[in-house]
Amino acid sequence: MVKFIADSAGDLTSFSGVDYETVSLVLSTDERSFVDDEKLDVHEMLEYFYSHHGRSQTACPSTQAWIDAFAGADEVYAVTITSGLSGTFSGANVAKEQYLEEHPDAKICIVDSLATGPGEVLLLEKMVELKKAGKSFDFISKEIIKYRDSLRLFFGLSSLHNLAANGRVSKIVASAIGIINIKIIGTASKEGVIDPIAKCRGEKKLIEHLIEEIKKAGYKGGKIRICHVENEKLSKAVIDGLKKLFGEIDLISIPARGLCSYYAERGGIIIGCEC
Ligand code: X90
Repeated sequence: MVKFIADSAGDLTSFSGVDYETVSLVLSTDERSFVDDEKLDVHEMLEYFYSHHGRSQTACPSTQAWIDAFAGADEVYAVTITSGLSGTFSGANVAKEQYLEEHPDAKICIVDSLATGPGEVLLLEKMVELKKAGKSFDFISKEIIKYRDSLRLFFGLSSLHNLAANGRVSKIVASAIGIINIKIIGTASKEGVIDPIAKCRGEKKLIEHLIEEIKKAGYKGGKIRICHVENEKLSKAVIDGLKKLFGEIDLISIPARGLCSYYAERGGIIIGCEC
């Protein structure tokens, strides 16, 4: 059996037409923990975190969770959140080694997205497309790295609180944000860490700036995937702006699941594009 897998930072709960599984990250405080699976009520989770004043943190999936997802497969294509910010990729590789000891003939390709959310979606779609086109495991394993390196990820956030509190951006970068109506625009660096680009005031400026950055990155009308945190309106405005410039685009926008919602925070948007 062939299986496609993404961790829950990939923001998908299903993937039509293929055997697809997600492996959940976990979010917690001293009092509660949330498994980022399809049963998670993201809105309720966000309400809880915003009313909770103590520490909160996240954890990558266990080795066993990956092994359970591999179960039954002899060919696996998996994608993880960036290794620059999470131990998920390295955990998945530990699971791969263990699984291969018991299933020496299995083939497992795990791609480090060097991104999150929509970057993972694009990678998964590409692996499904290549497999459906009859390409070999070795071909797909190489091709997907080239494809990954052609993708870009941008984001617009209203708060960096959870990223800074968990050491994923420097406190210096974060300190300017959190002021009412100030937004931050950034991108995923080549190494898969957060690279802040600019600050701006208000959602209108944010939309203009995001579109400008996407243009500057050399975007010419390729596929775009968007994940937003309870901000359909912003996502729609970005989509309208892009369509005005580039015409019809293969574009899908989905609500973020737990992990990306926690870090991108309410109102946040993450955009992955083929450049
Ligand atoms: O292992 C773990 O506990 C998970 C840690 C994840 C940390 C960062 C997640 C960021 C999600 C923020 C905007 C997009 C930035 C992407 C840069 C590569 C969303």
